[in-house]
Parts: sequence; structure tokens; C-alpha cells
Amino acid sequence: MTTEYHDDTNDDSRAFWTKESSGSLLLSTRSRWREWLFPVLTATMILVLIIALGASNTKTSNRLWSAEQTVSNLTDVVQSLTASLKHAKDAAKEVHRLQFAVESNKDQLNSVSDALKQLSVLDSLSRTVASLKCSFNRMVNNNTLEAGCCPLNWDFFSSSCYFFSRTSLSWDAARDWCSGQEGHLVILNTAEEWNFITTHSIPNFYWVGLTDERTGKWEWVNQTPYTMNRRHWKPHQPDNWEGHGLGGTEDCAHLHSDGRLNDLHCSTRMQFICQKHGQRS
Ligand code: MBG
Ligand code: CA
Repeated sequence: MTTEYHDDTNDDSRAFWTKESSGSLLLSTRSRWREWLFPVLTATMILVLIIALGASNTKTSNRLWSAEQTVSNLTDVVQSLTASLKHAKDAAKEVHRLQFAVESNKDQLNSVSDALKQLSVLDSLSRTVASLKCSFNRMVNNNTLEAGCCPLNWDFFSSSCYFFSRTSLSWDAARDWCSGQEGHLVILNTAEEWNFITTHSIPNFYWVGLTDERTGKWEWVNQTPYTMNRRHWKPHQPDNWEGHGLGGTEDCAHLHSDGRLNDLHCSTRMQFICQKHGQRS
């Protein structure tokens, strides 16, 4: 007997496939999507994560770089501060050393200063002694004096005594003051006198006994004529200038800071030089 094998199952299965072919396609597509969806989502998330991490890493790198820069700058600042500190320390040491040197020289300077004071006292004493000697000789020799005998604070040169004032007067007042001392404003006759006087006058201004006020011609205060010598005068002087606004012209002569002459308004107050004969002091 032959048993005919009948495969119901296959039939059912076929039936199943044939009956539900469209629905099963949908299901299969869905399940395939589900199969892909998860890895795709995962991959996407991983990608997003990587990008986010990358971005954050870039930010961190940037911050690190700027921090490094800051640290490097700070290092430079610290180095420069250290160098400045070293310089300051060196300078402080030098100041200290100088202070020590000054301290140790102070005593010597004090001694020198004392010696100078004593010298100045001696100088004043020697002038006083010279003056006393002068007065004594005048008494003994019945008013005939040896050369070089000048009153106190007057300087002797070539048989005359000269007084360089410290106070300032107009030319007329200076002339009268010198007369009151039995002298006159200085009269410069020889080259030697010019040399002696200017050596002492430079760099100050001093009235001298020269004027053109009386006649319009330059003459000495004792009315002896002055022979014009341009080398005695500053360039372009005398110019009888009127621009000073004091009224009148410039009629009195003075020694300028370089020892040459200039004419000036006689009312100007200035130091002056008196002269008198050595024998009559
Ligand atoms: C001045 C003189 C004055 C007069 C003036 C003319 C700069 O020197 O002191 O006397 O001469 O010059 O400009
Ligand atoms: Ca002048």
C-alpha cells in the first residue's frame, strides 16, 4: 500500500504566503527599517558625539593655547621683574657704597672747609695789617708813602689803587661816590691798565669814567679826551641808542661781561670801579 504523503504544512505555508503576500511585504520592509534604524541612529549619535567631542576638544585646545600664551607672557613679566629687581639691588648697593664714601670723606671735607675759613680770616687779617702798615708808614714818613699802599678792600696796581664796588649806582652817583673817597671813576690810559682792570671785571658789568654827556665827544671823567679805539668796544658800539624808552640817548660807558665797552643810559644802576693814586691813600 502506498501512502501518499500530503504535505499540508507546505500547502498552508504557501497559502499563507499567497494570502498575505502584500501585508507581509509591509511587515518585512518595516522589520528591515527596524533592523537598519538602530545602527543608523547609533552611528548618527556616535557621529554627533564625535563632532561634539571634536568641537569641545578644539575649544579646550584653544583655551589651553591661550593659557599657555598667558603663562609664557607671565614668565616674561617675571623674568623682566627679576632683572629689574637685580638692577634695583645693584643701584641700592652703589648708593650704599657712595653713602659710605661720602661719610668717610665728610671729615676730610670738614677739615678742608675749616682750613679755607682760616685762610679767609688770614686774608682779611693780612689786608688789615697792610692797611695798618700803610697808616703807620704815612705817620712815620710824614705822609710820603711807599708804592703798593692802598686802603682796605682797594687793590694796588701800577702806583694806583682800584676799588671794584659790590653795590650798584647810576653813573653820576658812582662818580660822586668815588670823589667822596678822594678818587674818581677809573680812567684807563695804558694797555697794562686795560688788562689789569678787565681781568678783574669779567664777567660783571662796571661803570668806568668815560662819558660824552658834556660835549657830545667821548672824554674821561677828568675831562681829558678819549682817543677812539674800536677794539675796546663791543661790535656796533657806541650807538647812542634811544630805544630804551628812558628818554635821551646813551652817554655813559661801561665794561660789558667780556671786558669790552658799551654806551648805556647814565641812569642805569650798575657796579663801578674807582681809582685813586697809591701815594695819596
Ligand atoms: C644793547 C646795548 C645797548 C644798545 C642796544 C642796541 C644788546 O646790547 O646794551 O646799549 O646799544 O644793544 O640794540
Ligand atoms: Ca649802546
